[in-house]
Amino acid sequence: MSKKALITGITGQDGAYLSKLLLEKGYKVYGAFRRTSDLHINRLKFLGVADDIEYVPVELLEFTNIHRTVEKYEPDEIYNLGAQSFVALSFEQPVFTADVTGLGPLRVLEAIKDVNPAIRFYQASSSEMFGKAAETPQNEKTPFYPRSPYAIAKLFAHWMTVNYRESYGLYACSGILFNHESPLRGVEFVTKKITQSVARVKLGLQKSISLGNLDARRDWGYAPEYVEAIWLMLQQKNPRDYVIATGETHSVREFVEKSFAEIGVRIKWSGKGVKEKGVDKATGKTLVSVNPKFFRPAEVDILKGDCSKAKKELRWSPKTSFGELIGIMVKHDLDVISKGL
Ligand code: NAP
Ligand code: F7E
Repeated sequence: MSKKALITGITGQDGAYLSKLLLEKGYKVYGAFRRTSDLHINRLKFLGVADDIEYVPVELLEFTNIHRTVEKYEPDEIYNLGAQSFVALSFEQPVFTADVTGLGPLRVLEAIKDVNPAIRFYQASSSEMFGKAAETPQNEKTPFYPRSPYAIAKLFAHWMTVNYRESYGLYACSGILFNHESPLRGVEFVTKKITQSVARVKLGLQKSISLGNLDARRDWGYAPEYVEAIWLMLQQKNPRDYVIATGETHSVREFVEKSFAEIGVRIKWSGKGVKEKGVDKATGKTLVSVNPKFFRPAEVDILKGDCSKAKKELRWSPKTSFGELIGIMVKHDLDVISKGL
């Protein structure tokens, strides 16, 4: 009999790639979405899986709804990807973020404990929990120092997952995933914002791009590979937490330079701080400027993950390079924008 998986956050980037992977593996997929005026399944449609999913309304703020859903569908595995996932917004909406991103997973864990403790549970933890990192690179033993309401909410959910595993013997694990991107990444995140803007500049639809901290460094991987690691974590003999990362770190500035290089433009930087500009070396036109409104009250300066444990125990390793990732994203954005999609 095919396995049944319930995925929260089905409409998000990872929800789409994970659904595709599980469907290919023969799973019955229940897609948990929060009710809005419009069920936005564009990512699932793009991957050609929208019609193969059974959609179930699940609000992470509502325990009774979660409990009844788990009772009704009795999935073998639950992947909790749903969250208020935008770090910048978490400073504006800290209470809401704590509730959805922090307490939401606890509600799911409670429902599992009540209904059927044999259900396997995955929690989408984040490299943001390392924050002002005590060491570089970061691994599963690196102390946490979260720097945003989002990261603090994720840390609460992370420890709850550990606690339910240790207290009640649940097969519950957290994947501490570093940033992972794709053509399906939300437009508010810096990578997609850059590649989409570069494509629009190339097509004459936009003159320049305005960014925040150009010197922040992240470990950026390719999302379709990361959902494989997520699935693998729930297929082991014992539940454990794993760092999933590329082991490389790059700045936002490098991301900008490489993205423009994809359309044949070389960027020259001048000025400092909020006065800094990136100009087209050939034409002198300003293509990048800095706007303080994109700075965060507290920043995570550098993240770089060490996924040795996942390599050894899950036999997972990243494949797509930083340059290839940017190539995939810019090419996709040029393609869809030029077709008016
Ligand atoms: P995403 O694209 O922002 O998707 C988040 C999903 O959560 C969306 O489907 C969203 O629904 C849903 N959601 C938000 N609030 C909800 C609520 N109250 N009840 C039910 N569902 C709700 O995020 P992602 O990039 O796919 O990431 C997946 C998960 O991994 C998230 O938990 C994120 O925090 C975590 N994570 C991501 C990364 C990364 O680099 N991508 C790294 C580490 C951890 P709507 O579509 O209706 O908004
Ligand atoms: O920012 C800097 C910004 O919003 C990356 C989420 O998936 O990954 C993601 O969180 C960096 C930060 O992602 C702009 O200050 C500069 O230092 O793309 P981001 P994030 O905050 O790293 C983690 C692992 C998650 O768990 C989260 O859910 O880029 N930056 N200028 C900018 N960022 C944005 N968004 N916009 C700018 O204009």
